[in-house]
Amino acid sequence: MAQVDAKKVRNICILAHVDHGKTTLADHLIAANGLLSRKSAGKLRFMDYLEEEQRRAITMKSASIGLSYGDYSINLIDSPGHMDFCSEVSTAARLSDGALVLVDAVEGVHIQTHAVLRQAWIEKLTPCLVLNKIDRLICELKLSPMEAYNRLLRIVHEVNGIVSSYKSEKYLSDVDSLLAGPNGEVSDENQEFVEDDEEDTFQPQKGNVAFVCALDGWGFSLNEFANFYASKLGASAATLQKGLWGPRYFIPKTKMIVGKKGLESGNNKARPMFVQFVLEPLWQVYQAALEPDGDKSMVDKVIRSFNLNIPNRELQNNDPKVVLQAVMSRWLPLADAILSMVVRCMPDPVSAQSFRISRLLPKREVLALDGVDPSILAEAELVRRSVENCDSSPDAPCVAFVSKMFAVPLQQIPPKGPQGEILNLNDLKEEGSGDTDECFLAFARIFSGVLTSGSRIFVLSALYDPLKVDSVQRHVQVAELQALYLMMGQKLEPIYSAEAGNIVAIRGLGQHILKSATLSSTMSCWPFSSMAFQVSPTLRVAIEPSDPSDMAALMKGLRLLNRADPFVEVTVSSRGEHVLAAAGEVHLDRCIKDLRERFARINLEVSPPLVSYKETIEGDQSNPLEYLKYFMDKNADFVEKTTPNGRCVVRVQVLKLPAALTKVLDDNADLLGDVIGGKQIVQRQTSGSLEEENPIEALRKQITAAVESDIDSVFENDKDRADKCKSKWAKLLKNIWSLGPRQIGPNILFTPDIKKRECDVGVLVRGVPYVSTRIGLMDNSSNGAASDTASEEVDRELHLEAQSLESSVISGFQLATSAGPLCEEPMWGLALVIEAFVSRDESDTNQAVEQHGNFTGQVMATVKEACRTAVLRSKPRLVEAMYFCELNTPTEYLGAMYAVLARRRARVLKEEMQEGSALFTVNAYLPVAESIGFADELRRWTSGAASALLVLSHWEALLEDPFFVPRTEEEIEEFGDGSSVPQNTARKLIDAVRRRKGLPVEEKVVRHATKQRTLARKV
Ligand SMILES: Nc1nc2c(ncn2[C@@H]2O[C@H](COP(=O)(O)OP(=O)(O)OP(=O)(O)O)[C@@H](O)[C@H]2O)c(=O)[nH]1
Ligand SMILES: [Mg+2]
Repeated sequence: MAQVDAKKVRNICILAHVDHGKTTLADHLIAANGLLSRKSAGKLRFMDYLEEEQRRAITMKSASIGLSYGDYSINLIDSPGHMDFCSEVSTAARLSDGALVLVDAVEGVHIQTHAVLRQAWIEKLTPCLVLNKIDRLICELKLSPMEAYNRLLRIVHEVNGIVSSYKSEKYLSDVDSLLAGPNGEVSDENQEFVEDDEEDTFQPQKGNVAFVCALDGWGFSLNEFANFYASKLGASAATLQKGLWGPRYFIPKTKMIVGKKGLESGNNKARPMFVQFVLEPLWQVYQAALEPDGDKSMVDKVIRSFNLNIPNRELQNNDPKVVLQAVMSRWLPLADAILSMVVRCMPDPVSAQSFRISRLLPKREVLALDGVDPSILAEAELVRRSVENCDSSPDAPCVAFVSKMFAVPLQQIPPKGPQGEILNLNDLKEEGSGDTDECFLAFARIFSGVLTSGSRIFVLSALYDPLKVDSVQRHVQVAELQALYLMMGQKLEPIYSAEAGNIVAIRGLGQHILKSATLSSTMSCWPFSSMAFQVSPTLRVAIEPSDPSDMAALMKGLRLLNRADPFVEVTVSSRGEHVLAAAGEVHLDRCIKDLRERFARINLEVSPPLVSYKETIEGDQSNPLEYLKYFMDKNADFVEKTTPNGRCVVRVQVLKLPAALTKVLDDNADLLGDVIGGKQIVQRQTSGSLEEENPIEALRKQITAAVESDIDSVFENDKDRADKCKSKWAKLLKNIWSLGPRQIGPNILFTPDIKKRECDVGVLVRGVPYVSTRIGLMDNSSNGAASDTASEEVDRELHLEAQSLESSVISGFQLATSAGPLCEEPMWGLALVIEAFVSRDESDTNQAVEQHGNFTGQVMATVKEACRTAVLRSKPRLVEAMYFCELNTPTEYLGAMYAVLARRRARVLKEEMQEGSALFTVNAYLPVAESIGFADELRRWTSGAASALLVLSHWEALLEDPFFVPRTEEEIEEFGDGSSVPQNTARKLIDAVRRRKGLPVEEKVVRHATKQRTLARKV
């Protein structure tokens, strides 16, 4: 690569909600570089080079292209806006320093706008706002310039509100903030907020907001207009620029810019300068050009005043749209407006990396220094510093980050090297990749040093720890970089080397990297922090070859697909099925197509989606004291089971956890895994200005806060009771023995209360508050309190045996929580108290010894059974995953859309008319199980006019009792005697899962859950 001054490089990405015009904008930037003809710009969608992207007219992957602007070189990454491909936004953002955030001026802020702003914020990108499709305000909505101004003002304000909520650490989820609506509704009268809000991220008067029409190829930021009017009005460009946004008015008499107060009273006609000097001329040109009776002289005036050089051929075109585009794209060329804003407002790699370092390579504080080689630590610090400085000297350590791997058909790999040397196509194939025609490339950015093709480099996975010698083998590999390419959309240009601050594609890492990795020339380097993904893949299907003998081809295909797609997940289920998890239907379709046509090339059978459920109990959510029942009530209800050998009696109680606590446990599963697994949690510096906080402490606070908020909401008016309840809960939280399933799930196993139970049936297996201790919910004083109160007489051996059975109780709990009684789906939000009493072995000792190995197994199985029965007796409920769904539809299809929603059990949350247009936005929750084919049905019923976007939102229990049978007289009157009750939804879902899993499906409804009578039938 030619040597370029790093100060003259910009790495940027385009982010937006689906269809807001990213790829169209990219076309114009590419055309300005001569890589695309002016005429096809905006139509070709150059960056959507995959066949499937062109067919569906949406972008599905992020792709990069190198552009130049003056002496600047700009790496531009176009990203998809569709929710299914949001992982590609993460991979694009990681490699960029700046983000152009597009918003459609008519559609306004949408859910994915929130998501991309958050992504830019997390990755510490410098954003600029681009308000696109201004033409729609003129031609479609037919707004007056003043109305259009108010609309633009509102969008800028709303976007600023979103960013400021991230800044002030109000970590609302995207869904929460969307439902909350725009921060502080603005009335048209009151726009004074623009005045002095220095904190706003996006300020047109500062030049980081552009107003564009990507379709017609024009755009501007206020700089362009300020420069133009400066000479005309005899004011400095800087002053004008400040005046061109907000309630600022120009008084021609005095040649003064005044605020609202400075206007003479009675002057109601004054328009803000933005309206008068910017929008009105635009509107005039549009009207002149497009309306049959338009004043054509206006077009000539613009051509003359701006000295535009337009070929007659274009001016005389019969299509007024062509004339308009010819004039506008020369008057306010889009690429100039955008690229000058990029160069002006976005940082070069050197300043960007020093700002982004805390996110990319958080400072590690090594707490335990013994056994650590100080020289490694010092070198790792040196490496970090050279990333911080974006040191591009050849002797600086070379560090790069691969944000994704992508597959390219072999024939697209340039057959020549950087110097034009011919390569042997067979050499292009990687070892071990077999007979595929695919080549895997890494999408990477160099953060320090120089990357040279042919060199060897260490590939570090996210778990790599340079200080641990034993981890070395597993998380680091050595790879040879076979070739480097500059990406020009689909085209690859071989280069010999690339310096820090550049984005490249690398060949030769296919066998070493699955999805992402850090590359380093030294092993003394921490891996980069992992990227944040907005959702996880949730739509799962089982796949098998149509012809069983193609199994090997399928396995190979899945392996390739897994590598080629940053987001797909390929697993083998416990029943041996190959399960593919994708982000949504469109994503899944593409994966299957790729698998069929590229990676496996066989016929496939795809199962209906495997939807995940969870199981819980009804519980009494209005009463937080309920959870304390066990500890307060000696006679509380329990389920009792005895091991087959009669030596262990197990009693189980189940209670429901407060919803907020369940959520905290769910959200922090990773951290809990680390804490409970005994991993040393290094204190990490969180993003930028935020204070450093110990993650365990933060978790502890969240747990207490969750419980307390629940109590407060119940005892709103009774502070005494609330306090009492809180202190009881605080005690309870000191008794967490284990979490399940898999030690981290949202179910708590509490240690039994020793004082409460008399040892009437044997010695109690007590357990230890292991989790409470790890999270630090125990203070040391209480640690000892639980210790010995047992009477001396009970024989010690039995005590030891009880102690040795603790792990069996935990295993039983883990098994039970991983597969509930309804349909063997994991339990969710439950608290279990398990008391296992061991009694003396009365039988022949020899036999007992023989049986002993077996005894632990018996306890485990009995604990599991008792837990499951306890759940079954406590009004079990099915829990399903819900999508948050944002729908847009023209008014005339509102009815049809609601009909589709109703058929699919959706719950409408909010309905809003888009101001100034006939478009409705509706927010709803939609069960994941009902989402299959939803988009298609919606399209069919609304003739394609309505669109929907789905984001995974939360888990929600179905209120229905799956075992409902009419019992009271009224019920019997309504539903009959039970023989003919139509199955309710919960029951149908449960049976479907049971059938799929090959579990017996109960033909007869359980009459009394306690004495369940089942006529099992294998299906
Ligand atoms: N009226 C109008 N339409 C536009 C404008 N810019 C883009 N479009 C249209 O909007 C549609 C979507 O454009 P794309 O560029 O594919 O949008 P995108 O943001 O890349 O979409 P995804 O990549 O799928 O998220 C196309 O039909 C464009 O022609 C504009 O300024 N005005
Ligand atoms: Mg696109």
